[in-house]
Amino acid sequence: MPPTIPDKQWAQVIEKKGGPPVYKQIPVPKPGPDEVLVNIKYTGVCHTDLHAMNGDWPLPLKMPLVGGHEGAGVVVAKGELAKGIEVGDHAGIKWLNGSCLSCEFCKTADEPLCAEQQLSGYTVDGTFQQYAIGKAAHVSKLPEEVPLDAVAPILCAGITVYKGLKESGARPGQTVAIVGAGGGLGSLAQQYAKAMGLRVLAIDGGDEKRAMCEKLGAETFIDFTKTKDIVADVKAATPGGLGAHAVLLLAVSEKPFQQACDYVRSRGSIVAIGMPANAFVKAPVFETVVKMINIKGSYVGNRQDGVEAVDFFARGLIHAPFKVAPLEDLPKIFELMQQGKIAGRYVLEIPQ
Ligand code: 8ID
Ligand code: ZN
Repeated sequence: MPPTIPDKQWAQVIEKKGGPPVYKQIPVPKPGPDEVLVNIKYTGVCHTDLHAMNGDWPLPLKMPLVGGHEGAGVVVAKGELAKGIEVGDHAGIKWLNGSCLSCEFCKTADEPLCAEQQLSGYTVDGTFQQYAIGKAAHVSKLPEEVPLDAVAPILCAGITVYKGLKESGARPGQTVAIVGAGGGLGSLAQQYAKAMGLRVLAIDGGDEKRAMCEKLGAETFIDFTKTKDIVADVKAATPGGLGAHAVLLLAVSEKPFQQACDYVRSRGSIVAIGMPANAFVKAPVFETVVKMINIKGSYVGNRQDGVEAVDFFARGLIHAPFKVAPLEDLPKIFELMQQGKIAGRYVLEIPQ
């Protein structure tokens, strides 16, 4: 018996720039030939969803918009060309909802760079609804034994930090400074870093985030709201006082993007991942040259990064704290996020 799919569903809909999201009933979408329809059970709330609502980025978005791109659920329908995934499979919908699969970037496993990419909860409706659509080639097939609430944040935050750590080139035993360590991406970054054999230096603010980071395995926590000299503190916490081998910039503020160069070690890498509105990465040319610093960006991950990030989780290596709230509470969660008051991730439970 195929699952019964209703005509209407509950969703959080952004109707104008700046929001707030409106909780209302909208039609259930129908999957196209190369798409699947996923009955979403849980979805994470990423800071990107807040950037989208606030129109922070120079990238046009769909309006009205159903946000969300960390959706975990069950496939309930599929188009006739949808391959590799079946009705009944557990599946995740990610930020990269679809790409052309035939351009040079797609062919060389850089799908996030495809000019025709479709983005969940940004250019197409996302996962803050009961039924969401994804291109079959891009949805993540999830192992059945993996809990759908805990795995939801892996679908953006997990994949992104895992990819960012790989892009940093840091090797086992080296120290990675995670800036914004107390947030959704940061909490997962600490766990992936540890699982990859890296040593973690966490930077964020407040006692709740300090306690969480220490529990997640950070060897050092530096409170950016309290320190008098963050550069000296980072250096003092790294072997030989040389600075961090890699810096993962996950914060939603510009300052660390201009500071990292002062505390990264010579030959080290700075990886920009957080995307504060209207911000610039700035580094003195002299230090960049004579310290041979590698400054780069990292943007989500390709399909195989997704498989690997989920696999780390499925093998029990990744435990990051998350709080569960009903879909209806999204506006409250956005407020807490805006104020920087969320340690870890919020996961929304979708009514069934
Ligand atoms: O592919 C990508 N590059 C990608 C993927 C997913 C998300 C990028 N992002 C971006 C988001 O759009 C957002 O800009 O990464 C950023 C972080 O997302 P998040 O982890 O979902 O946000 P959060 O949970 O609000 O955490 C941000 C943390 O930064 C801290 C805050 O205290 C919070 O814990 N922070 C801030 I704001 N300023 C800081 C500072 N100066 C800081 N931590 C250290 N130093
Ligand atoms: Zn995200």
